[in-house]
Amino acid sequence: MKPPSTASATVTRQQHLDLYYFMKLNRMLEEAMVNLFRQNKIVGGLYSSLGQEAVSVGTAYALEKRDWLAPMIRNIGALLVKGVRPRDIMTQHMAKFGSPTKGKDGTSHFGDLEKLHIVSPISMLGDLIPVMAGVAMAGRYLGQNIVAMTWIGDGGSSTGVFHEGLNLAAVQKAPLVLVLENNQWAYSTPVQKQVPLANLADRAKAYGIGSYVVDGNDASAVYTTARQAVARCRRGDGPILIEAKTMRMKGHAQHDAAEYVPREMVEYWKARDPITRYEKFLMDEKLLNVKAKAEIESRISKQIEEDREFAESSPPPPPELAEQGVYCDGCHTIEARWERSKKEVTPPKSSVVPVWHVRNFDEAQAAAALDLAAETAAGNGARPALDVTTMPQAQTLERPRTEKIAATKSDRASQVPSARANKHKGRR
Ligand SMILES: Cc1ncc(C[n+]2csc(CCOP(=O)(O)OP(=O)(O)O)c2C)c(N)n1
Ligand SMILES: [Mg+2]
Repeated sequence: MKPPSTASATVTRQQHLDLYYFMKLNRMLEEAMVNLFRQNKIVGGLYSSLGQEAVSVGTAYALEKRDWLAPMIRNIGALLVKGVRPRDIMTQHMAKFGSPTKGKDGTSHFGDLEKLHIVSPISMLGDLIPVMAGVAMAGRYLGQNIVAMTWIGDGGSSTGVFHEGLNLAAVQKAPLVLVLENNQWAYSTPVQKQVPLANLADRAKAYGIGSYVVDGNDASAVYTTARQAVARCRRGDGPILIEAKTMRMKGHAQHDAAEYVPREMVEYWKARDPITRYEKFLMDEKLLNVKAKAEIESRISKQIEEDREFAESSPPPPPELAEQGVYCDGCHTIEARWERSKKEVTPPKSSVVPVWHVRNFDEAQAAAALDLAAETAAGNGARPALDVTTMPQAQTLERPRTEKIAATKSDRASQVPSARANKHKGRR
């Protein structure tokens, strides 16, 4: 195993310690969030960047305050480096009122366009690339000399929009650093089964842009590579693709035990854990000692504990918030149309669990089931005939209460639970 890069001549002691601090913060925060998830306090999916901390931290650390980034699911480390507080990440995942999205999202879809220059993640893999190419171009038109950075997985690099976005950035010479986080897996697909290349960075050649391949588990190598890429972008060389080779040490998300990953592969990468390796390097170089390490750990623990307390005791959003900020942030007045009086359908008069109303959902579902039954009866379908009457219907949850009131058009609206069911946890 190679030791971490000894580019220490160009990395100051403080920078080394910052990189170490943010990687530890990244890991310890995610550990705290796993506990919250297991206590059922996290509303949406939770993705782990265990073993990939050096990629997020090392690349984002190369950016300046004026620069912009857009994280993907495993880039909590980049958010922390850019200045997002652990409490904001916790309240966001717990869908609390005080979270960056005021409780309207329970995963990582938040940004900060005003102060921190963070564009919210987009779940459709690859879509952030043209968006961030646009941010980079806008910065140039405004004379800001900024660099934009975003991340993509090995799987995401096979989407059409990856190629379209990179081509656009290349032809426009947009100052965009694209970090291709090759963690060997896209869900359960190993990288060799989806790309016939040893280095995904070779894709840069097709667009005539610069690229690097870096050991993604070596924080100072990642940082010095990203720093060089950022400098080249800033001086007008156009976009750069960095492939960071690393390993996804957990499943795709919390629900995935990743039994398809060979044990030897996990062991191989475990022995190259970026934090353990960096710690050893810092100690060998006398940049860190046991006492300083314990101090950093206790500072982080204290901060995470305070932020966890804060997040857990924060209130959920009030129901009225649902009608605000959906399409705009105050330029239009959007009012909910209550088909029944609000008092009647909210506590204490009613104990009904809040639900989304999907107009004509039940008719559509029943019609689809009838079609299927007819198709099966005609011998066209291989599936067994369905008994429409016993088909589980989402509206049975609330049906007794709904039937008591006078029939209006909206009563035909079926009701679907608003919270994501457990089986959806962790999927996107
Ligand atoms: C365009 C698109 N296709 C499929 C998905 C579903 N999906 C979400 S994450 C994921 C796997 C991504 O793998 P990779 O890009 O390697 O990132 P990693 O999870 O390894 O960080 C898939 C298939 C999606 N979000 N967007
Ligand atoms: Mg991957």
